[in-house]
Amino acid sequence: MKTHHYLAITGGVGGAKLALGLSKLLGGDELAMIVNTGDDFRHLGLHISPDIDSLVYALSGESNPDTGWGRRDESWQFMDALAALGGETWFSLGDRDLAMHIERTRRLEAGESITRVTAGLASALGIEHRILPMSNDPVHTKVLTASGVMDFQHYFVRERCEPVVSGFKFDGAERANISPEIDQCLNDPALAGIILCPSNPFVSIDPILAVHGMRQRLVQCAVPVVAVSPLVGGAAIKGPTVKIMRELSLPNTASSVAGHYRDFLDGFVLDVQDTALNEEIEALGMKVTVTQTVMETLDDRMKLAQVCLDFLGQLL
Ligand code: FO1
Repeated sequence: MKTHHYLAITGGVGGAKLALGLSKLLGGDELAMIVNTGDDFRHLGLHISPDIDSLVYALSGESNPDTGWGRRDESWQFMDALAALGGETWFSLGDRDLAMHIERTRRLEAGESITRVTAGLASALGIEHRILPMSNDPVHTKVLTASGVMDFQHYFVRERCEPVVSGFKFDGAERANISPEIDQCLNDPALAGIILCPSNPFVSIDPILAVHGMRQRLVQCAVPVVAVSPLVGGAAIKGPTVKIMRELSLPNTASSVAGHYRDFLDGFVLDVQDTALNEEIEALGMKVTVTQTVMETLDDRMKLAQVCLDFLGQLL
């Protein structure tokens, strides 16, 4: 019989750090992770799921420590050969990483759901926790820019997040269903809390919340929901969060992020550098706990994970 069961909601690199910390504290049947698939795209004939792979590699100890995406100890023979043929090389696929995309594409084209495929690939890498794509239906994050609508990876990688954004849309989200596996987790009587990991709110968390019915499930959730701030002192650890907030005329503060989720949040985990924001975030109708949220080491990841679990316990 499960004691408690927790759900983490995460995008790629930043959120995966906390997910790894949680995975070290909780057993395979005590933690499931809902992961963003809005970044998924078809490239070179392959179905690529960047945030699923950042999470899978992080949990299996395979992730490239420098980039946060792709695999460690990588080689680039394929990319070199592709370049020599005049192929598209703006999106780097390492030789070992390539196996993941080829095997995922093969299994999807054989008719398996992305949830089943992810479970198979994750267990092949020794992961015992459940990694649950946000939906088995396709959702594509699109970036609204002055020069038109862009595919997410074109914005994020090819254009290096340089275009000025005016908004995002998540094509297919209103038709996408919460997967049966996620539905089962949300209905699990052993569920004791939900943790929004410190991923980019606009391009990593919002696509998940946009899946038909998902945000409503969190609003109605009987157990506490907490979020870890993706900003520290008004800056993101990595990625375009602050640039996006500026372009959307949103204050680049933790309070602004807390406000973005306020309709379903019970608690907010704030970094020690932002202690001064404590009251204004509590005024949004949620509890606040202050701790170090910057994760450099595995110990940092586990300490932050423990703070989140303790916080959920206080809010139950
Ligand atoms: N990000 C980059 O900035 N450049 C790349 O060439 C790149 C390749 C890549 C390959 C596989 C993969 O799973 C992720 C990859 N990413 C790359 C990261 C990816 O674009 C981002 O992790 C997410 O889409 C946003 O979190």
